[in-house]
Amino acid sequence: MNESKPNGETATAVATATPASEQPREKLTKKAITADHPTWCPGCGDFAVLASFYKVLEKRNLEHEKIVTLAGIGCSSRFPYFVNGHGAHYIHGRAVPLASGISLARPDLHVFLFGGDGDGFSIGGNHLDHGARKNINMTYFIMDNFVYGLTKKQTSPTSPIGFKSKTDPTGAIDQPVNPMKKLIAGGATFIARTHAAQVPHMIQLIERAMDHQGFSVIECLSECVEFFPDVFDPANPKKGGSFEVIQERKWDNTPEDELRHDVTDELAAYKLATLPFPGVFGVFYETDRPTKNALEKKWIENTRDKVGNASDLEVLQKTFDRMK
Ligand SMILES: Cc1ncc(C[n+]2csc(CCOP(=O)(O)OP(=O)(O)O)c2C)c(N)n1
Ligand code: SF4
Ligand SMILES: [Mg+2]
Repeated sequence: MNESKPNGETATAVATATPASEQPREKLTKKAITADHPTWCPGCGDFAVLASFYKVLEKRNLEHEKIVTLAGIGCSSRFPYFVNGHGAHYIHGRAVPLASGISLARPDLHVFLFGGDGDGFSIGGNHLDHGARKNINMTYFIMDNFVYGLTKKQTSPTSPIGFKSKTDPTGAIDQPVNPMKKLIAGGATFIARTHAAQVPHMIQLIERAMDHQGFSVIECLSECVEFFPDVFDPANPKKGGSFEVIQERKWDNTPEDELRHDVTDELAAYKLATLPFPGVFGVFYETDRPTKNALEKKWIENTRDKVGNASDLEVLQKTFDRMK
């Protein structure tokens, strides 16, 4: 539409309109981020994880198009189906490499990865270690139910010795993985543990994990009511257990602070990880180490300087030319 200006010039309404990027954004609501109705069994712990994740997205009001949810395969890995945003339900155990590529190529996105104990510690155990040591920026939430749920009750890497399943009809005999020890040894830079019955604790940890720059992982005890019911009751006060939260150091120079946990102390974190089941909950370890995202960015900038600010295409062409 053309409008007459006082001096007789005409201007188009389009030219004077506020660009879309500067217009106030609509608040991100639960409705906007909810996709399909979850297909988990009634009572599955994963429902509470999804509800907590929705709460965090709503509270932090992230830009909707900047949220990516990824997963491997498993009941827990169905997560991205239920989030209205960019995402993928990927290959079993291979979600860390997919998330790594997305995080490195698009550092502006919030990369959230979801999965189970089988997906993360068994078939994907090797990828987990490499994502951790490279400190690739993402938040990985592992719903640990001590069993393969989707495939209907096989022994998982975290199943306790004696657990009877389709693969161990007389009881599991192998030493289970200790997720905290594995993550500390792997080099993850934010490592925490929670329980699906503790929603405020879960929310708090998801927020801390997503604010952390680097490979942040939360292991969440999330009950499979179908194939391993009641296993996490010892950590659930509503079922007679106790949920013991790690008291972190406040650095307030008080004698009682000496007894609190220093999250930057790797050995202290390892000691907490050796406590018998159900152990303790909260942040075990947190450290500030350059991410691969930051290191790679620097390396790309230096390389670009060396080649006289060439475009991506020119750099690629030069690389191909060298191969001739
Ligand atoms: C390469 C490959 N191997 C095996 C499977 C079969 N499979 C699908 S999910 C799964 C285990 C899922 O367990 P977990 O990650 O603990 O998730 P849960 O279902 O317990 O949430 C297995 C073995 C597969 N889909 N792909
Ligand atoms: S089988 Fe277990 S893990 Fe899978 S949806 Fe049902 S309760 Fe949840
Ligand atoms: Mg599982």
